[in-house]
Amino acid sequence: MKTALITGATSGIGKSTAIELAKHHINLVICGRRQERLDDLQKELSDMVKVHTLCFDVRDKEKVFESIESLPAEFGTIDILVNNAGNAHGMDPIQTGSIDDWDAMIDINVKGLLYVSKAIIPKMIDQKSGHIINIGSIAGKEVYPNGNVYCASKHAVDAINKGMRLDLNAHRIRVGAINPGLVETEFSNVRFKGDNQRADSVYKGYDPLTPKDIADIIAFVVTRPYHVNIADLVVYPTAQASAYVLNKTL
Ligand code: NDP
Ligand code: 8X3
Repeated sequence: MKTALITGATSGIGKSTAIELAKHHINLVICGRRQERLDDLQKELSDMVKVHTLCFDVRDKEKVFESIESLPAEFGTIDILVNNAGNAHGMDPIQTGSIDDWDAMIDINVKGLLYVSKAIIPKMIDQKSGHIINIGSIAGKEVYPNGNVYCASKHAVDAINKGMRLDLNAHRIRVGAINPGLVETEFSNVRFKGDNQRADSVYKGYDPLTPKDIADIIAFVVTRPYHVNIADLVVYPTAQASAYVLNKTL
């Protein structure tokens, strides 16, 4: 049986991915900062697969490496890494944006992804196999007004995804990105700092993607034969045609 390590598994896309991969009999290492949610998910899935929880902040370099080193032997071989942890913080014009928000997005979405990858890639190289899925965004393909630093962080993920694929090619490691458009998760609640009315309005008037839509695609990607690498996917809800064009009926 394979093992997948998923960051940001306490909510949204990461949590749904854990559920879908469990249905495909893939053992799980689920990560996040909220231990209680990790425990609940572990309970929910442990009838299906083996589940181990790791509670750490991806910004904490030492804790990232310590946590991954602490994995028990039965979870020591990571076949699939889903680099999903991330969020937008704020949505302000560049001239009034908060430096704390900028730090959070660069530290979590970019540096955190790099730390986790750095802790796992050498194991994949030793194994001579592995599959890394980077969760980018349409914000990594286009820049929209007030998206500035979030878009920059996701453009960085796009570049890192390409760079990883080039550098790990000689090691037979598969690397690919999934770049969703609008998915209804806690993403906007975090972006708008608990203004849930504003967050809800982002997903009103059309059918947004659900986290399960993305999780189904991740499950498809990781269950292809080993000679198939799905390198870069953009996934919109049907109502969306670009970062700018959304067919809202309300
Ligand atoms: P959620 O807010 O629902 O989930 C975010 C996850 O990231 C949570 O599990 C959270 O866990 C984890 N996370 C956030 N900060 C940290 C941190 N510092 N350390 C460790 N874990 C962290 O949002 P989504 O599911 O929507 O987001 C998942 C990914 O999908 C992100 O990378 C996002 O950019 C991307 N994405 C989302 C889209 C959308 O429309 N929703 C569209 C395109 C891409 P915890 O708080 O427990 O640490
Ligand atoms: C999340 C989707 O359009 O809010 O990455 O940037 S969007």
